[in-house]
Amino acid sequence: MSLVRAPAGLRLDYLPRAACQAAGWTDVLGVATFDRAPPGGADCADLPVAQVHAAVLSGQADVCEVWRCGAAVSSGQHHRVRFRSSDDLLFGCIAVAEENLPGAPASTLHAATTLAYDEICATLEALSYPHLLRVWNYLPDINRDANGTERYLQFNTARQQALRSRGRVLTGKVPAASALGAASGSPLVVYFLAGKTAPAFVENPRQVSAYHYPRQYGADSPVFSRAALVESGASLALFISGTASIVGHRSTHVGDTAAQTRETLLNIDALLREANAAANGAHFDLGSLTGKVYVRTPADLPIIQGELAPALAAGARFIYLQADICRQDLAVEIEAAAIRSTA
Ligand code: 3EB
Repeated sequence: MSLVRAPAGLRLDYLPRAACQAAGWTDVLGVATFDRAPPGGADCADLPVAQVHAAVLSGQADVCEVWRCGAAVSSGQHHRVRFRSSDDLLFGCIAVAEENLPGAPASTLHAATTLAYDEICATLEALSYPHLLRVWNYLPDINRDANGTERYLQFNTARQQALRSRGRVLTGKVPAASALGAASGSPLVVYFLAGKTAPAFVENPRQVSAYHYPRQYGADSPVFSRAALVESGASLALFISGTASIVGHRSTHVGDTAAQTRETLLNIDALLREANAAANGAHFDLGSLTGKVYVRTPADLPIIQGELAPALAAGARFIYLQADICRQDLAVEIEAAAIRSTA
């Protein structure tokens, strides 16, 4: 087998585990898996693998989300954060079980979130990748009420407090993100991409910025941007946050999964337009997206696929996961990345 040099720049692929192992890539920044199996492969002992506990609803259960950079990487661990970095990008992941946290207050999720975000920020500072670009958060039992407060709201409070205490801004220049449910009893799993230089953040003109949501959605707003535009080497990447059927700040089409899917696509389309304007005529479109579709109720899968198939075009590559969505009235959420060569 001859070694073909990977093209410089970021790339994202969804591949079965065996295909990842066989490829023997040396430019992998990090991986996310969904089937709870150990990452495997002796040569990947230092590979950061975010083990998300969410059922894959179509295709192969052992699909891996693989982030590559087309350049040499170095690996390490800072506190509990496992990471790999290139010259300008850092991928990291952390898993925190809620059991046995020292000094856990009334909310064990609050304690786990504080620990995760504190260690992530410490890692970014220690390694000098100060800019959080994209964050994925998976919380077990996200919609469960604990001590009178929904766990997603406890997470929002803890995330905001941890970022504030690390001196980070809470509005405006905040990363793109997703926050989803994970299987009961699984740990809090957070993984992220960070960079040496500041990205451009993109908001959706159809939606109130999440960091300005009114208090009816929780005393402490979620800290995320709708999308982030990142230049790295010879590529321009657009990271679209978890996007759902929200217009203004309200959930729409409650009880109608097909209509929620269509509204979500309108939101993604609006973000693509904003991003193309911000990036001076970049041509991101629905056909160039790669990402994940989160489905609350597995029986809704054909409805959602039926809406997405004609809209997304042949080039788009998505995996479907069962996950609870942060608002109980939402049935579907879509996140995506689009990466263009600038060479
Ligand atoms: C929304 O638009 C849907 O709390 O980090 C999407 C993406 C959502 C990220 C987060 C929440 C988050 O408000 C929920």
